[in-house]
Amino acid sequence: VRKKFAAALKSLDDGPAFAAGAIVSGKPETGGGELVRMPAETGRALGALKEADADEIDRALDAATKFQPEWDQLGGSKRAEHLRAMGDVLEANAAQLIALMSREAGKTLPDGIAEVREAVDFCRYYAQQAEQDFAAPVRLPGPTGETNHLSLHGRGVFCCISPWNFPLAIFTGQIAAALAAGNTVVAKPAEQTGLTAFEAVRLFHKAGLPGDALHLLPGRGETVGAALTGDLRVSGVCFTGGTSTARMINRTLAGRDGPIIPLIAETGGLNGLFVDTTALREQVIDDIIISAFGSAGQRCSALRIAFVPNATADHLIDGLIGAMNELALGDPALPQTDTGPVIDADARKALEAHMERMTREAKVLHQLDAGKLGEEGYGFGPALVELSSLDQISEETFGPVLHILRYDPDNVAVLASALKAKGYGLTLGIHSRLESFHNAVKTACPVGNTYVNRSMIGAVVGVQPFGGEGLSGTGPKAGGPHYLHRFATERVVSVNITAQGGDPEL
Ligand code: UN1
Repeated sequence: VRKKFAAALKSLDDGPAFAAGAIVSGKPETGGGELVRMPAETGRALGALKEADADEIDRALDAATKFQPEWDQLGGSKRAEHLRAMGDVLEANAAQLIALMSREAGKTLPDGIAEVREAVDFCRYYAQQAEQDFAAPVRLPGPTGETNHLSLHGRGVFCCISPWNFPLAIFTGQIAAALAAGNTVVAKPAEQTGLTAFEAVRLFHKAGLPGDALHLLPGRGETVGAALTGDLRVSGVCFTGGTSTARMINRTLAGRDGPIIPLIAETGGLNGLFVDTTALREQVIDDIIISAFGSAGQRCSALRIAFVPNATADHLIDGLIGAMNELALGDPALPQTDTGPVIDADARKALEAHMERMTREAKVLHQLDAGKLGEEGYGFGPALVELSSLDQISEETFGPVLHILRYDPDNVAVLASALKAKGYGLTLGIHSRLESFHNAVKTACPVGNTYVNRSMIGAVVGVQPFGGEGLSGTGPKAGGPHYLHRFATERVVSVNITAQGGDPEL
């Protein structure tokens, strides 16, 4: 991949500027629009992205509505073939997509590789689920004299709203799930990563996905997002992003004068790691660095607060600072880079404001200099902050800031409950060799994904279904066996067979 990546990057940089916009019924609508800047080098524009307008939104919704029954009747097995073709085309174009994400989203090379892998995995996993659960009606046990069959169907048009931090994996995962279940899709990618989404949709259509099954409507939440979620032609919403945006969508859906429709939301986290004195120091440090600073901390799964035992805290903090100093901050396109930029000016501003508050109210133990990346792009130095109380933080900080709190592991249940009481429930880390300690933490702070003696990020599709509870989301888990069902409606047909000569299956 590395060699191909270098070539793809070169052709992206030397080629004509990218022009992207809506894709309605398979037809790209480009021309004009806002310049898309690169987070690692803000002086350079990658291309231009034109926001979907009211007419494009209207035409997409009409076409998606009209085509949905046909897509549903195609059945799970045939739809699975389309999903597999989507996965294959992403795999075949991996290098180009990784190059694009490196430029548009500031993704490092390992993150880009993992991102394509995850997107492909979603396509293949949901294909398998579609074949298994959506292919044929299931006969239910019941009284003689009648047959009862349960079948799963798409709900209609699903609106998929995806985040910039996984511009390909989550974008594709939402769409693949909605399509697998028999829905047609209108997708609104994050405004920061519209070009990656545009490329992906063009590839999907090239791979044979009907143009009317999937429409791309790029733009802002206040405009395109609001228009879509408020439209009665939309029969379900799948959203990944901030908790406050999910609440806003919920209010919009509640205000619609029409059918009641589901919201599947995957939102933020205030994720903690509890360490005790039996934990292996080197492994703890390694896993903390990956979980807190990997992807520049821009994952909802990322570690935000590490609880370290009083007895070993100084030693652990020393090790952490040493390991932070080894992090290579820089151009995400360079293979040696560990940490790239944060996504945009607003993200960096929010992190800076948080650090100002921490300087006043807590204690900043260490922060790397963002150097050239900070001057040329939205570089932000990974930081280590010591809290004196859990009260000092109650919301997610989306970036490479790790908070640390000294504690007495004998009282772990009290602190773990206090963390749970903040309302989130996404990921949780435990580092200890004692099962009694694992159980105490898990019981006091139940969350969607608990990781013991390992890092807290990088859930694998089908192996570690991912998603949280409370302020962290609605469930069910993406990449898990129940996810597609939430995108579907169930229908039962009951037939009196005495009237037609007996049970056809006997
Ligand atoms: C997100 O950051 O929006 O396990 C969720 C992980 C990823 C997280 C994705 N699946 O790190």
